[in-house]
Amino acid sequence: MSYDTVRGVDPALADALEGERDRQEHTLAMIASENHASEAVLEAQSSELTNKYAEGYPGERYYAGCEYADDVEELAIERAEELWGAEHVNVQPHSGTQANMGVYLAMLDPGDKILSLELEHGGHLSHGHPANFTGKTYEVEQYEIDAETGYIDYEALDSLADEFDPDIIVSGYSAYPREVDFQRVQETAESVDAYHLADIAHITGLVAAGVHESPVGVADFVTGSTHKTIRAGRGGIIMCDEEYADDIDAAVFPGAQGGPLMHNIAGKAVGFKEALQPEFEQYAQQVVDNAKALGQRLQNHGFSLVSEGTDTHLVLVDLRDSHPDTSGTVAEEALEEVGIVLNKNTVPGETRSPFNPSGIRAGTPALTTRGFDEEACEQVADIIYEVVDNPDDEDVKAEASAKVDELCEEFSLYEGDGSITDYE
Ligand code: DSN
Repeated sequence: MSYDTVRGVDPALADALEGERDRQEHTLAMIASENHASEAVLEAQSSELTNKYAEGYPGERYYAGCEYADDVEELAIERAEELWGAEHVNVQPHSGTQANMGVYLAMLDPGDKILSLELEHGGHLSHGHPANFTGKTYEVEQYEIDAETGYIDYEALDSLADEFDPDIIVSGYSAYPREVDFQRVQETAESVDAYHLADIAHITGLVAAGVHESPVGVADFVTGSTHKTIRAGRGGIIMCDEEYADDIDAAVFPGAQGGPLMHNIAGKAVGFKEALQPEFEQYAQQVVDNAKALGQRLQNHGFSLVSEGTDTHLVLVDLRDSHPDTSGTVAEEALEEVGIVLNKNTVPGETRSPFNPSGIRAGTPALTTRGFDEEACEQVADIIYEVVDNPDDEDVKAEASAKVDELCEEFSLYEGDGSITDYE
């Protein structure tokens, strides 16, 4: 995509846009929630639909001129229903957080009770953190990951649910490397007569491709982001059975949002079409295979992984055993210097602070989009080891940076004309 027109109007902005494209091309995006959208998704998201107001839903809009907006939203809905097998889908949430807000608004009253995983154990702000609207509006109790095993302790969750008597239990996480047993959480929710919200933001693509158990048809509500492992346009989505459809739709609009971002919904539609192709299943499986290879190689270098491995797209490294004097922040900054962009992360049983935690989280969705295989991910693990082991050694970092450059060139993201490389 060229920014020549922007440059003609606003050179400073064009510099920033081109700078970001170059940054993505010349670094390895390993933030587990990020991916590289296809050229079709980018094009749809920058379409004239950005100009259109379309409050309401297809066939029931408040404004005139919505015939193409209707087509776009219907395509996104049909494809989402096919991808995830949901009875009802709302594709209007502006983000995963907005999707969660839609469910809470539809099903809870202020003061009702949410039971969810602690943010520091891999949960999410929108699951009840005190700084978020959820923590301010609802009564929140939180469960934890077993610090010894790194797994969810479903029996502890049962006990907490009995004690707290929640109105809704939230499963689905931001930094949990293992398969979630949604059926098990559903049984807990039913035992205390609570709703179950499964937030699959991180694993929407893995679930769509069948490489992770699906909560659709199990949990009462399933929310997700549409730009992470599913690699479609940016935003959120809610899925539920038909019995909740009207409540959910009314909670999203007019409850929580105004006009839908129709250009993003167009990006969702085309990305969902891409995800319906057989190649997407191979992509999703490769994401997981790559994360396993990355994790295994890190373990061979002496790193401890939370839960000792992964079933998903991410690994969570606990630096305390292998590098007790190196915080996640130091590791993140040293790795960013050499072109590996991942994030510091708290770990179960955290002994530092959330702003200077003991772990790093690394994901493979974006690398896999670039064409990385297991061997290339092992090379990345080797570079991570060298840098985290020597975060202040400029010679080591220069060598690591050169290796990252070679990988970026071998697995190039953009063609010379700026269009995204087609891998499939
Ligand atoms: N910011 C996302 C993540 O990195 O997990 C979640 O919203």
